[in-house]
Amino acid sequence: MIRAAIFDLDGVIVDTAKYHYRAWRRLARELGFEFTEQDNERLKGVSRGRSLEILLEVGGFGKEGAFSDVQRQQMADRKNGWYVEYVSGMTPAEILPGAVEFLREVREDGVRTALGSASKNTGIILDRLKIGGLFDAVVDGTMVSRTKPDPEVFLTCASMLGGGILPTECVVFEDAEAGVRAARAGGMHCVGIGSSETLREAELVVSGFAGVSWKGVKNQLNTVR
Ligand code: B16
Ligand code: MG
Repeated sequence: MIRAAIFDLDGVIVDTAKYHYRAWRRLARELGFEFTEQDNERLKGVSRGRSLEILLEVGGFGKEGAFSDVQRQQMADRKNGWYVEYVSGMTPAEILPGAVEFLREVREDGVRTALGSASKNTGIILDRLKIGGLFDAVVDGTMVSRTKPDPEVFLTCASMLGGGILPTECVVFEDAEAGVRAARAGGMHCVGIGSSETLREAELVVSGFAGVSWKGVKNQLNTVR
């Protein structure tokens, strides 16, 4: 039986990837190189620090010692400043189609809901979208020490929901490969949001929540189990 549904934020509830991309590209341009949308795919679900490492590798600054730790921290802070500026202008209209309806259906079915995101900006985004009340627990990048594909964020969600919910009683909704792997590593069910080509380890993949019902998802999870 599924007792908890855990949702990733970026790419599942809202498309913040475009704002992350805009801010990382701005940093790359300052450093004198182009960071493409395709390069940006590698940053989805990945922590801020690791994202910077990947960006610097793409720009040919991958070698140890290319920048000091202090310089790297300053770059990450600059990127985050721009990102926060962009997301501060967001409105509930940017919630991905069908997400709110889906969350409501899950809750009406007596299933607990949690948000499990790698982002340290989760609080600002939830405030802007005005959907904090749809989650019984929120775990973000400020509360865990190990990032996806480690399952820590999702296991913390399950324990914060209380009631002794087991990982096998949770389903995670994720758009990133690292997130799908985290869910599976934690022994949870996982529904991929995106394409089945990239999210191979998910039990079920849907392109988004539009037209998707919780009842339908639940039935399909029962058949693949
Ligand atoms: P921040 P999620 C992740 O959020 C994003 O997918 C990823 O691109 C980003 O680098 C990461 O959060 C950290 O975000 O810089 O705001 O702390 O998909 O786990 O909700
Ligand atoms: Mg995501």
